[in-house]
Amino acid sequence: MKLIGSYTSPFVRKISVILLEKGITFEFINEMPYNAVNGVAQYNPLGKVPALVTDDGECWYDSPIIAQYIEQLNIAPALVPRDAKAALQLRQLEALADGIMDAGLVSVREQARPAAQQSPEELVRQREKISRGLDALESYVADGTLKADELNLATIATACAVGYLNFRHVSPGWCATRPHLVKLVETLFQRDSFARTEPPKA
Ligand SMILES: N[C@@H](CCC(=O)N[C@@H](CS)C(=O)NCC(=O)O)C(=O)O
Repeated sequence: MKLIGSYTSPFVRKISVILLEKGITFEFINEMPYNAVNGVAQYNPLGKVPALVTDDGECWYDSPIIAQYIEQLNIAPALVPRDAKAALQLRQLEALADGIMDAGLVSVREQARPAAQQSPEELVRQREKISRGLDALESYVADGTLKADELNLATIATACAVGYLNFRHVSPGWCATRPHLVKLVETLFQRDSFARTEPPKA
C-alpha cells in the first residue's frame, strides 16, 4: 500500500497510526498539498491528503473513508465496534475530532496570510469551534464515552487533533481546563505508533 501524505497533516497521522497499529506495511509518498506544484490531484481530485493506493491500484481518499476501508480488511485490533449504532456513535466522535483538525488548519492558514489580509472574525469563529469541540471531547472522556485506555478510531482521531493543536500552537492553553482529555491524549502519545508519527520539529 502507498499512503500519500505530508508529515505535518493530522489527517495523514490518523491513517499512519491506524496502519501501524494494525501492522500493515506501507510506503509513505511525501506530497505537500499546499505547494504550488504537487502531485496530490492525481490521487484525489480535491487535492487533499491523505490518499491511500492499494496494491490492486485502488485509490481511496478522505481519512474517514480510508479508515473504513482499512477496517474492512479485518485486521486486528478492531478500531470500530461491530454493533452498527455503536459504530455510528464512534464515527461521530471521529468526525468531531476531525472537525477540530479542520478548524485548526483553517486558523493556521489564515494566520499565514499577510497581516493586513487576515480576518480576526474568522480566527475567532475557528477558535470557538475548537474550544467547543474540545469541551465536548472533555465531557465524553469525563463520562466514560471515550476511555484513555481504549484504542479506537475516536481516541486516535482525538489524539491526532490535539497533537496538531500542540504542534501549531493553536489554542495553547487548551489543557488548563480539560484534565480528562489531557490524560487521554498523554496515554495515546506514549504508544509507539504516535511516537513514530510525531510531526517534524521544523
Ligand atoms: N476531510 C479530509 C481533510 C484533509 C485535509 O484537509 N488535508 C489537508 C492537509 S492537513 C490538505 O490536504 N489540504 C490541501 C488543500 O485544502 O488544498 C480528510 O479527512 O482526509
